[in-house]
Amino acid sequence: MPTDIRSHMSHWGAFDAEVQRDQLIGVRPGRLDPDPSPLLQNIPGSLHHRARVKQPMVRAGWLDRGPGPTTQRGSDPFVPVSWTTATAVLAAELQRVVGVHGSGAIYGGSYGWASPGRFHHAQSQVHRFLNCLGGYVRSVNTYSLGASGVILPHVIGLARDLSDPTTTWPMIVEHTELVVCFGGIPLKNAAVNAGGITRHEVRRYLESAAARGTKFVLFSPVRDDLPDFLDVAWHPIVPGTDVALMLGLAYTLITEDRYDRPFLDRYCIGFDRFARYVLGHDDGMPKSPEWAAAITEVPATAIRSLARRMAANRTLINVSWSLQRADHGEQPPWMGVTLAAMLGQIGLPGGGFAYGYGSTATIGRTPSAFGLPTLPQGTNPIQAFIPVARIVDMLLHPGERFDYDGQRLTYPEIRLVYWCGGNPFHHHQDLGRLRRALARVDTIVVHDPFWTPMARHADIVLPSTVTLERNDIGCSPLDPYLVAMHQAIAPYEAARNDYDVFADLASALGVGDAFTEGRSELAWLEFLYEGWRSQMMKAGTTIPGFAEFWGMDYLKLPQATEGTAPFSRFRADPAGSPLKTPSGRIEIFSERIAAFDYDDCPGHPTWLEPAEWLGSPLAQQYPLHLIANNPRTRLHSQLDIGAYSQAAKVQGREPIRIHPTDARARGIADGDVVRVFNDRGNCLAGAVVSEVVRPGVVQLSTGAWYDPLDATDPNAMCVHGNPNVLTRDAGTSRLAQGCSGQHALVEIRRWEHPVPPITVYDPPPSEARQHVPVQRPR
Ligand code: PGD
Repeated sequence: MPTDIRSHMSHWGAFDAEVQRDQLIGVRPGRLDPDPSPLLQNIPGSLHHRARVKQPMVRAGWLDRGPGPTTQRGSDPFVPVSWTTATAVLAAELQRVVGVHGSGAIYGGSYGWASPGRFHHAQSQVHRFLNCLGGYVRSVNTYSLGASGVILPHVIGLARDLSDPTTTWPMIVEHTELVVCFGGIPLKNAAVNAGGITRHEVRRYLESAAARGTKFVLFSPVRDDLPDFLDVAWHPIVPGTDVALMLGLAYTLITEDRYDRPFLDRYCIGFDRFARYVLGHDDGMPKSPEWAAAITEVPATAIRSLARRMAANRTLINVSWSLQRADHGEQPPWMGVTLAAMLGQIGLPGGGFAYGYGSTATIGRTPSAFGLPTLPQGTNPIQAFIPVARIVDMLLHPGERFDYDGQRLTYPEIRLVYWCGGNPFHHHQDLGRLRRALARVDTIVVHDPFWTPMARHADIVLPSTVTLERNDIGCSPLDPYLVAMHQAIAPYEAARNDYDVFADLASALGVGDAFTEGRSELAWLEFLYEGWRSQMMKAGTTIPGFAEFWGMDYLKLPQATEGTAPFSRFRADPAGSPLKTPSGRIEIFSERIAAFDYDDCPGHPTWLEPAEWLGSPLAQQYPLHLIANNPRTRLHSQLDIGAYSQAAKVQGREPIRIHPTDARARGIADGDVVRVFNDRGNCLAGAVVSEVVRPGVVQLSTGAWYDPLDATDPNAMCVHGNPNVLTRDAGTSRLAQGCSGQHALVEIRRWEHPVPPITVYDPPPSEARQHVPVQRPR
């Protein structure tokens, strides 16, 4: 039997799909990849899993009683309908909402990673469609970089997506003597990249740096945030206290006169006000190593000697993205920049401030020299927006005012929520609160290939194809290849491309031509590719035409020249190459932020106690600090049904790692099912007793599909282990209003009852109807 090999791309790596008789029989890592991700193992068994949505579905209560607020979402049965019916029903509902309430009543923020591919990119598709209809309330920023995406532009003038050039890995290998990691460089996160990756290189670079003698210091409650083949000094810091630790380092640098005064004078503003704070001149509290040790549980001697080493070596300070996904998440990256400025190494190769190395696969890569083929999204005339993680506040508090980055904004009143390519039951916090918020709107529409918890809480569910069922162009800004993603198999059951679904809806609503511009899928790929190619050609780079590219699988892109260290031009000429900050310099004190007058984000980096940490009064009741971080065995909640994700489950539950001391104190053994709880919610999980986490800390990754014991109860126990039933839904501060879901205080008990079955991978109950009334759009 001949096997067809189709090149393809996933967020966790390029791969070859092996296909026989329209069936995927295997997945091989891409031939360019030196360190392929095991997440590829999740693909084969998932494509025809029973968790796929077979055909369009409409919630029975929505059909019977019409659109409107209801607590039935998530428990009502669904009615299968044809595409013709689904399109007519949804088009009529969109027309009603826009006609009665206006386009500003549609929330199309629709956050989520969806799948790679420049054309079928789900968010671009839904935004383009909604723009054709008159716009939508959008979201700004991301769950990944909510706090840093706002603070760092103020402080060092980085772009909001923080995509500016960084110190490249070869520079680190060549020059860096000491890497001080706040949050680590976890290989599990370095396996993934939004849009895909052809070559996983972080492991190789870390190995090379170690071979050259680079030393690593890790501040994290979790040991495997740095791989163990490195020479690592691990400090199991109290979670959420990194800023206090960094202040202890700053204090040592100041009091021992080991900081770079000329650098601070020439390139920064506001150091003296910050130094007064560090020395305790105003609040009577010197931020000494002893002070820091009492908060962080890292010994004062270790803090002092590290400060000396940092000043004496070419030092790179790496702050991981996870640190800012927490209460006051603006502070760690700001303090990291400040510490690097004090060492005076910003702008030198291999030194200074590094952001998010290991948080995704491509940080530290040389960017490609040109943009990428991109689907135009059109123009959104609706002005209203929210910071992405404030969705529940918006739904629960329409008309209320809130602060964001110096602005006073108002939450709009939303009637229809349109989701395409994301799973809020994965990415949002306090899921009981999310469910109460979702009960407030008239209609929820979800496009997804799978019966995710978000799909189960929708009124209209439209089955999407997965990438192997369609053609696309795979690439991402920091990866040097364009991949021809060839369709490998036919769509599952009645699944359709989001594009085709939107095209039909647009046509029913009279804007079909505006949406499709008369192009088919392949015509769009050629159009996007050729538009991009002509720009490259104008700039003098020869690129093959579409037909040739489509036949060649991988196209190598020209890279920007390796160049010099980031900030090196600024270092050479601060007046001629100023930063994009108000002062043109690094803002250790920000007059602009201070003028916002936010008590939760003052004018310079500050230790602000998180709402929940081991030092807070709540720890008396809930004495374990939960780290709800990104998972090792899948990307977010994607393909949780896959073999690699399933193999790590404990009695079918998501693994929770707990230190032997804490396990013993609770009579918990490795492999036990446990209940994890706090005042917000509770879930089951499977205990993994391990010294990888420090005492007092438990770690339960995100991404197990939310599986409530009682689907009618928003506060029901999740029997599977989704940590977001426990996390707190509050913005990082009034400045950024980012996601603060990384941390929560909890308690754990052994589960003494029969273990309930996992039901979330089964399709929800459905009931066939002879006749579904259809009100067609006028
Ligand atoms: P995914 O599981 O990737 O999670 O949250 P995000 O919503 O991105 O969801 C993507 C969905 O898109 C999946 O349901 C998938 O099936 C669907 N999909 C895939 N391809 C297609 C397609 O072609 N069309 C359509 N219509 N759908 C498709 C991620 C978010 O979670 C992120 S980025 C971060 S960094 C946050 N991290 C944390 C954290 O550290 N801690 C907590 N507690 N919470 C977090 N949430 C955030």
